[in-house]
Amino acid sequence: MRCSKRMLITFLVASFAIMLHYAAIGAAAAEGAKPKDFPFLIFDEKTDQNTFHFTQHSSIDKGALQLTPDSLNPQDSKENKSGRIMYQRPYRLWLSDIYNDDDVVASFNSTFLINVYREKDWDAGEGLAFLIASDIHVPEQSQGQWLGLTNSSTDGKATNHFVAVEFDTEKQDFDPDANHIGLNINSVKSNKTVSLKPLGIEISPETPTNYSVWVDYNGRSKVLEVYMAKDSLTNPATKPLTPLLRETINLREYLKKESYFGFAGSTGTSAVQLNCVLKWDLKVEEFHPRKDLIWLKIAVGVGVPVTSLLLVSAVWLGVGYSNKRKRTRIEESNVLRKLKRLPGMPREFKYKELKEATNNFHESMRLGQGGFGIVYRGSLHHKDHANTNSSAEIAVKKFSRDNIKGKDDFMAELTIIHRLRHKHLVRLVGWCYEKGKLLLVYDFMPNGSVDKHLYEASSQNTLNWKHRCKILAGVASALHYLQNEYDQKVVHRDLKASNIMLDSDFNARLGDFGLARALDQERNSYAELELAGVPGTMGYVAPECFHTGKATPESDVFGFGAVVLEIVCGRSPGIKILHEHQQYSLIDWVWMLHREGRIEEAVDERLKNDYVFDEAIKLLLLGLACSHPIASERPQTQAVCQIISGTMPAPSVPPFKPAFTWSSMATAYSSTETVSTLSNIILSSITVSSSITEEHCM
Ligand SMILES: *[C@@H]1O[C@H](CO)[C@@H](O)[C@H](O)[C@H]1NC(C)=O
Ligand SMILES: *[C@@H]1O[C@H](CO)[C@@H](O)[C@H](O)[C@H]1NC(C)=O
Ligand SMILES: *[C@@H]1O[C@H](CO)[C@@H](O)[C@H](O)[C@H]1NC(C)=O
Ligand SMILES: *[C@@H]1O[C@H](CO)[C@@H](O)[C@H](O)[C@H]1NC(C)=O
Ligand SMILES: CC(=O)N[C@H]1CO[C@H](CO)[C@@H](O)[C@@H]1O
Repeated sequence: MRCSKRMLITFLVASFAIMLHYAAIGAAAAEGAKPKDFPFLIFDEKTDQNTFHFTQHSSIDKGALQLTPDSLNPQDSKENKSGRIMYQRPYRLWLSDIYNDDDVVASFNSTFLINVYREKDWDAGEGLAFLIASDIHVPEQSQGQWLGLTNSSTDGKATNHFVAVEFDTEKQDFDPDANHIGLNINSVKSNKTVSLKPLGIEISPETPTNYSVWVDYNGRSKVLEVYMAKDSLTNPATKPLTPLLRETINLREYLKKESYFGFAGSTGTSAVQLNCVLKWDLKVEEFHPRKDLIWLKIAVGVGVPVTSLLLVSAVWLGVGYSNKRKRTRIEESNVLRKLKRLPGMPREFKYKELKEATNNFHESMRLGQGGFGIVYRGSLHHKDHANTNSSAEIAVKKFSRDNIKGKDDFMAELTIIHRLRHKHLVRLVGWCYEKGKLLLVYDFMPNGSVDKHLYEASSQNTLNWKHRCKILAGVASALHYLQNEYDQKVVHRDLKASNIMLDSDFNARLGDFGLARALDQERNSYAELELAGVPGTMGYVAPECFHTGKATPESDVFGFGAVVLEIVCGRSPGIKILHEHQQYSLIDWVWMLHREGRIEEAVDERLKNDYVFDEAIKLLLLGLACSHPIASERPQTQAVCQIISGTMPAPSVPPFKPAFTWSSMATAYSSTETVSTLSNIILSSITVSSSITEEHCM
């Protein structure tokens, strides 16, 4: 029994997905930030802002990715520019960490249309590249010959971890000519080049020309092939029979397991061009950890006590339906027994009660739909202590039974949630398991989620200053609780405005533990979420997460910092801000205003002057301090709470955002690498990660 309890604790956490659903808004906002799927037949300035990571002088304009400045602002110099545009989501390129020559690397096909435009009097330069890299950022000083790939100090370093196919329009000492393609590994000095003139191809001719390019990689034979063909205005090019370049290369030797796909480009001195990608279709082979393994491991690690759960799962999984009725009854009693033994278990409801409360799960009561269930609004009528009739508003999540994954979510959700109690966490009121139907009952949050109030409200009834401060204080205390006051550290992983629900008094309640994990189980799942196609929420994700793939208490503080800036500025951290012809992320923008001594300009204009100046400055500085690129420099939740409550002064923030450094942390985290992650169960926007370590039960 000790063991089974341990296992349940170890069994990690699921989802308050309900929150997302019962705020239609939350869902809508999340939709907006969701990366669009391939292929890109046209790039959209607005909706694709979050789909890609832009750096330096790159943008989307005229339906195309522009790696370097386009002709929009003729007065802007096009000289000496470089940029990268990387697809927001990293891909996992191989599975096992253990190196083995036979190991399979992900195959991919990347097809894109480029137009390297120049005016007649321009001398084309320098080049464009299709890029697979661990780093989404463009190196400093990577203009000119460095193609946005390297610079004079990094060129050729193995730590660059990139492989690129260049389309080079300027000759350097190491180049064959000013019109060639090349295979570049960690360097602009290509490993292999192919001159295009003999093949009748000119990358940047005087008459604007589109070229279709195919970069295909077979992760088994390790063969990389590049094809290229001119498009005519009337007919798209067909793929030639023979590649221009063919090379055997094990990408694993150069790249990182989690890498990004995208493009880089540069212009030089007097040699300039527009580096445009007009369309892009990318298909990458996906590796998913095998889900069935989890049951095996639990059996090995935990043994007999969970047999009943396994049986239940077997039924849910649709195994052994022959004697359905009887079995269901047996399994029911098993699961009920388990659930009722959980300490502090919330109230058990009768199915009939919930059916009545939701008007027989009537369509009009429906709040939203998740990957594995529908959420209904309901009201419970009961007699209270004084024997007077009263009613309580609830939200009921009804799991769809034919969804084989429902059970995992249910168990995981219950085991963690029932142990987390805090006035700023959304409360689980109860549960019901009857007739093979699973239901969870939550407090109803009449005011929906914070993002609704920030972005959907008209300016008259947007959140007032008092509410904003109260919300931030509430979220900070919930975070502090998760990190310090609960007996096991819990990382929320997914702090964002759409996960902060509001009760009738505008008290914040943190919901959606969809990504939460207990700290001692920490490993890798962040990256897996990303890789498995659950979009990260850009702007809220700490930079180190892209390297470690791990969420930590510090990365939650980073997410909190993003929420602080979001709520004070009334702007989404995922959306770029155009200010005096420059694009900024929310953090960079506030930091710039801070440096220039006018940080108060960041405060949401819709508040007019109806806010407390000193409080706003304090919160903005706190937001910046939490956004520190180096995790260990961010304040702890205790300090965060004290700063908000005013018992500690505002943090001092340097005028320039410090650079993100990575090396020291990589080693700090490597010690956890032995913990095994077994399974990731992906359900549209909701994810349950489960991880078991055998040691916990020995
Ligand atoms: C890439 O294309 C080839 C042939 O066109 C196809 O066999 C292969 O499955 C594709 N690979 C991916 C990852 O889509
Ligand atoms: C090269 O790029 C790196 C990373 O951006 C930067 O730290 C370094 O200072 C750059 N070197 C030069 C010479 O600009
Ligand atoms: C290049 O492709 C774009 C997008 O498909 C199209 O609008 C444009 O007309 C093409 N230009 C040429 C010269 O083929
Ligand atoms: C581009 O760089 C070159 C060499 O560093 C310099 O001479 C030139 O003035 C620069 N051009 C611009 C517009 O900055
Ligand atoms: C011919 C050539 O340049 N080979 C290089 C290819 O890339 C690897 C890795 O950077 C180098 O070690 C080779 O020398």
